[in-house]
Amino acid sequence: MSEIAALIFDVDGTLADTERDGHRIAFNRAFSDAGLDWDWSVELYGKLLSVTGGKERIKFYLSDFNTQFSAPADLDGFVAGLHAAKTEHYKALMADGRIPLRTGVERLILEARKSGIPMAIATTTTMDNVTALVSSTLGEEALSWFDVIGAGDIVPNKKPAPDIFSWVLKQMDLSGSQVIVFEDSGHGVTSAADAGIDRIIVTTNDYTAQQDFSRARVVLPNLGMSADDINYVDLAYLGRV
Ligand code: XBP
Ligand code: MG
Repeated sequence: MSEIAALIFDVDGTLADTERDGHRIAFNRAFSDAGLDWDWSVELYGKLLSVTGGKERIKFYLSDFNTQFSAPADLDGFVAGLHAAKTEHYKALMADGRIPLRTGVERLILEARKSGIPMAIATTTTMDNVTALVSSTLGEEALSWFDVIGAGDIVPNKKPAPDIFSWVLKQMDLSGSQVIVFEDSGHGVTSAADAGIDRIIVTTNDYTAQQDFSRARVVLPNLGMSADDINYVDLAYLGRV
C-alpha cells in the first residue's frame, strides 16, 4: 500500500455538480441584472467550460461567441463587476441548498477525517464560492476540515496550468507522489499531472465524460454509494490506487 499523506479535492464537478445548475444560472442572473440579453444555454455553457475561471469565461464568450457586443473601454472592470454580481447569485443559490454533494463524497470525507488524513482543496472558483458550497452541504465548521484551500486568483494561472496544485502542495510541504487528487475534468487532470501528481481519480459528469483522462489513474462515474458497488471508493481502495 502506498502512503497517503493527503487527499486534494477539486470543487466544481467533483464535490458537486455545480456547473449547469449553479454557476450557469448565476452567470445568467448577473447578465440579466446588468440589462444584458446574454443567455448561456446548457449547451453553450458546455463549450464555454473549455476556459476555466468565471472572469476568463466571460471574456472567452465575448471573443468567440458574441463578437458583435461593443465592450466598454474598461473591459477588465466591466467583467469584474459582472463576475462579482454572479458570485452573489451563486452564494444565494448555495444558501438555498439546491446543489447536493456528489455520490460518496461526504462518506469519503468523513472517513478521511476520522482516520486523520489531511485534506485540501484546489479549485479555480473563488473562495467565497467554496465557502458557500461546503457550508451549505457539510455545515459551517466543515471548512476547517481542509488544511489548505487553494482557490481562484490566488495563483496567476488557472487550470489547466499546474499552479493551483503546486501551490497547495507547497503549502502542505508535500510532493506530488504523496497525495491523491480527485478531479472531474480534463483540464483538472492536466493541472494535477503537470504539478507532479500521478494518483488522480476522476469522477466524470455530463459535461466532462468525453474528455481526455489518459493521465488519470482511475476514471469512475462517481465514488460509489455502498460497499457492494464496483466503483466504491474508500480509504482501503485508495491504498491500492
Ligand atoms: C471550475 C471553473 C470555475 C467555475 C466558475 O473549474 O471553471 O470557473 O465554473 O467559478 P475547476 P468562478 O473545477 O477545474 O476548478 O466564477 O468563481 O471563477
Ligand atoms: Mg472541476
